[in-house]
Amino acid sequence: MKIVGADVIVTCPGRNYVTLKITTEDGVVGYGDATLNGRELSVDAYLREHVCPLLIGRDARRINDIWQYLYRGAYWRGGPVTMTAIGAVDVALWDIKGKALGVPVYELLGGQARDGVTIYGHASGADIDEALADAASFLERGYRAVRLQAKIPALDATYGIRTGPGLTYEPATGDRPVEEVWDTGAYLDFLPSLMAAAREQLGYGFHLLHDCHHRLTPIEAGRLGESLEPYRMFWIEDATPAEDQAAFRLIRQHTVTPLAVGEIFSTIWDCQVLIGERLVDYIRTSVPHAGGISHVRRIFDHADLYGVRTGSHGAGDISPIGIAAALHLDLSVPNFGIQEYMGHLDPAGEVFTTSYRYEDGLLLLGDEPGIGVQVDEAAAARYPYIPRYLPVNRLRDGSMHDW
Ligand code: GCO
Ligand code: MG
Repeated sequence: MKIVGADVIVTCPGRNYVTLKITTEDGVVGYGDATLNGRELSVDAYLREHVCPLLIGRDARRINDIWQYLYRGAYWRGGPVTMTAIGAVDVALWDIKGKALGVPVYELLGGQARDGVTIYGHASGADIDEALADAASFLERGYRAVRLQAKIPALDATYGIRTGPGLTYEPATGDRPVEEVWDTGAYLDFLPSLMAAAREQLGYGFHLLHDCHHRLTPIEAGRLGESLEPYRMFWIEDATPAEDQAAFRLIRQHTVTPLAVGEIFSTIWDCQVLIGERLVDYIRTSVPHAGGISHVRRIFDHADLYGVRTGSHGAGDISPIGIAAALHLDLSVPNFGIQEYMGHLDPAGEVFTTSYRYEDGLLLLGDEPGIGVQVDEAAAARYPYIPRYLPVNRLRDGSMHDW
């Protein structure tokens, strides 16, 4: 089953997505998500220049060998660009294997361990009332878990807040990032009042989550976690810059609020200390950004050994292919925790047709062979790439601050 084609599709139906398309000599086509938010064209170039030519002529059935060839065979290994490219190859090959054998990928992973995948939605608002109304609308639609973010009153802008109607928040267009002001003190003072209001008005009958976006020091994170303990959070996410795994030892000493991290990790080694020392409760590595189904499955197995559950990244910058790939893994692993699901803006649905669907707080996968996402290339061509950047943060004195 030789690979005869490997092409990259870059499109912007609502936001930028990069898709790898692999074709075999028998005419089977597999798709993988190669989107890396704000760095889309780097992965596009890495694939086109360094990966696609090496795939031609290889046996598409040998997913493990191709993965090792691309990872171990590279002197400059690891990092988000490389691992997103490898992830796209891996998912496209699983898609091909499923289609060739006529079964959904989760069947190849051992079959379903649950009926559906519990997701959390993104509620946000310009103030507490607006955020709670948004959260209530998720609960009315059957969601059992909601991430809650609101604008910090003392700041002009706060990342992670939807600015208009629809399901997602978008990075600004333009040739350079918007610069926002960050104030940790204002954030730490405000957040408990948001969560207190959420529990007072909406009760304790749903999972409440929050994303800190890597802005705190370990001791600040400990203080935040402790201050939120009465509101029984499902997790606080990305409390500190993720590359400092040992920082979580300090956070753990100060709070029993569960911790989640890992959406920016690329490999199992990025989570080795965190998992091995049980420093987090949920590992958020995502299929597209950490080497695909093959590698993230290994991370999840490693996590299971230490009682750490999964909680994969599923923001709108992960394409429907990446979300679908995550769902196959979520459905099959023993230690599934929760799956983030932000949804996709129109007109993404013109380009990507998915077999997964929402029902009563869950995403359900059908029995379509492979990953279960179709790509309309003519529709993709109607939406050319638009440069977009995530914002950056400065303190009030002008210092750059962490993501
Ligand atoms: C999340 C993420 C997003 C990221 C975005 C970056 O938890 O959904 O933190 O808010 O900022 O996916 O590409
Ligand atoms: Mg996050």
